[in-house]
Amino acid sequence: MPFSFAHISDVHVGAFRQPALQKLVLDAFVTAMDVCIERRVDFIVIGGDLFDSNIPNMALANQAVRKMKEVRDRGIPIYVVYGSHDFSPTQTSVVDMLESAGLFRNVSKGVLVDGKLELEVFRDEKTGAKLCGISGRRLGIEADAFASLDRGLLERMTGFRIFVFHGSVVELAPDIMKAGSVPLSDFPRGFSYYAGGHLHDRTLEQRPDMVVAYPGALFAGGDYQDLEKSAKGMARGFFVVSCGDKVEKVDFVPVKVCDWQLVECDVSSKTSVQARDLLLELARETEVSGRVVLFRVSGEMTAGRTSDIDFIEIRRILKERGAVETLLNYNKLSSKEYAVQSPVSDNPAQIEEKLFRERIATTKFQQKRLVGEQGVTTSKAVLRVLRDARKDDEVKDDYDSRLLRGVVNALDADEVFE
Ligand SMILES: [Mn+2]
Repeated sequence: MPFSFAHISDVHVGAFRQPALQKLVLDAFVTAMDVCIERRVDFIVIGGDLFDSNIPNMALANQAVRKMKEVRDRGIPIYVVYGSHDFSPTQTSVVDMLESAGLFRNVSKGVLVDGKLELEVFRDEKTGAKLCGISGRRLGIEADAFASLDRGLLERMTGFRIFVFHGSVVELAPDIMKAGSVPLSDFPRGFSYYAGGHLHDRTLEQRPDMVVAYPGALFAGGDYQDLEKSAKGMARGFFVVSCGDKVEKVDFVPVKVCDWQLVECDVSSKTSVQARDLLLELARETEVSGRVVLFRVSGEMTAGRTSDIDFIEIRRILKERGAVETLLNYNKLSSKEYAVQSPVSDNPAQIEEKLFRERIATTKFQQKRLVGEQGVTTSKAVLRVLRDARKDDEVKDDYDSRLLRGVVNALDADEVFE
């Protein structure tokens, strides 16, 4: 009997600090769920990173849960695996809680038998499709799990089979994600469909013997790069897979929840005053109403300070003119007049100190602790805290708050935030 299922991944509910972006993440998910209902898919597979952390913002998670409940009540089962974001090695994840509540099924389960990982196989009642999988981990795929996988058992199975996984595979990953990737040869053979998550760019590999698919981020995974790709026209969405005995067709279903405006301005060869005027003019004249605006300024100015450019004012103007949200990026903006000389020492500590001294000289601060030699001391103290790597068993939230506490201490918060 022909059937169809939806394959979604990297939803990242709870991502972003900005409420407008948080809402767009949710809008994308709700839209995708509505399309699944409309198209009457038989079930939904989510390839991990449904949530942006193992304990996400509960108000946002609650809205996502309400929508999934509606989908379930209409008789559409949901199958998930953990992603690298919503898994925690030490804590219970919201994914576990929702599984306990019967909202969905985590299909990445298995037991070690004599050092071999035997995956549990789940059968979708209505279609008879079989699902099993391997979840993500903090650093991507569980390479160990693949290495110890009892593949023979899985390869002897018959019927329509879906292998759900979260992580990058060597053959399909972009270069920067190759580390920690698993080669396709480590996957169990003979599955009808390999439902991936983790790569945020949509990727579909249809080989005669293997269909490997990543729908990509449904909206964005909380970083500027995802947003920028969307702003440049990369369509976001998910797959609806039509099946008989095997995969007949993989349809991409776009999900568009906002319009974009990308402003890129190179201010090389301008003074900071000229650059400031140009950027204010851009802010006043670019079409931004109802759009998410990515505003990127780069280049080396001929004179003046980077702090001469009033980014707060630029943001204010864009908001007043109706931008849904503005993301400013000026990491690549510098000024020749205050350019950092190339380091002369080969001692990292000395180079750091020199760079701090030079940077501090070009920036305006009100707090005494951040100015001059005191500023150098404070900066070094903050850097020392930030250099501390996350411990193996430390969850992200604990790590974040430990760093935050350390930084606040180093800055002597009482004085700084007066
Ligand atoms: Mn992700």
